[in-house]
Amino acid sequence: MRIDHVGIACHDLEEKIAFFQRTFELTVVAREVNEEQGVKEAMLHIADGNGGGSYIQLLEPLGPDTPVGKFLAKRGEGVHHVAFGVPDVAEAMQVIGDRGVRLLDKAPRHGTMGSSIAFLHPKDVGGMLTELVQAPKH
Ligand code: V0V
Ligand code: CO
Repeated sequence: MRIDHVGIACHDLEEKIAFFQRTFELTVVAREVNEEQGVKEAMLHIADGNGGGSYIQLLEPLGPDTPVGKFLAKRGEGVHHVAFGVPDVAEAMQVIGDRGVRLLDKAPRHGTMGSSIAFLHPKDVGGMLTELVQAPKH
């Protein structure tokens, strides 16, 4: 397994992109609006590796009644989730679900850059909202 991305909740996506660019010299490789997840997001490249790259994902909510909108209201800006890269997200959901971790999705959903994603309940993973992500097949 590897870390695909760390998701960071923010109020102003453009302002945070500019901060990460000038401070860490990171490059934006994708921007997307994901209506289903209630976010406008950007992926900033960190490194390439076996099985896929690693990224910082900056997340601005599309509204207050979304996962990231509620998180910002409750906790303010900061780390929202950690995403593990897996070769097969449906298989990982089955295996991890069978180990007693609650799945927040019944089936994989559409994620950034053509990926397939699913979330695990933070209370079952030591307080960390966890995403499983499968890169698109080329
Ligand atoms: C909530 N909790 C968290 C948390 N959000 N703990 C750690 N990290 C987070 N991000 C805690 C919260 O403090 C509560 O604990 C408890 O979990 C239940 O939270 P809640 O406030 O009652 O419930 P909600 O309605 O805020 O829902 C929380 C969950 C929701 C995690 C169930 O946000 C969700 O379904 N998230 C999955 C989808 C998502 O996050 N999408 C946006 C990223 P206490 O206070 O009771 O102790 S989209 C993305 O990453 C994409 C598209 C991609 O990568 O491609
Ligand atoms: Co994510």
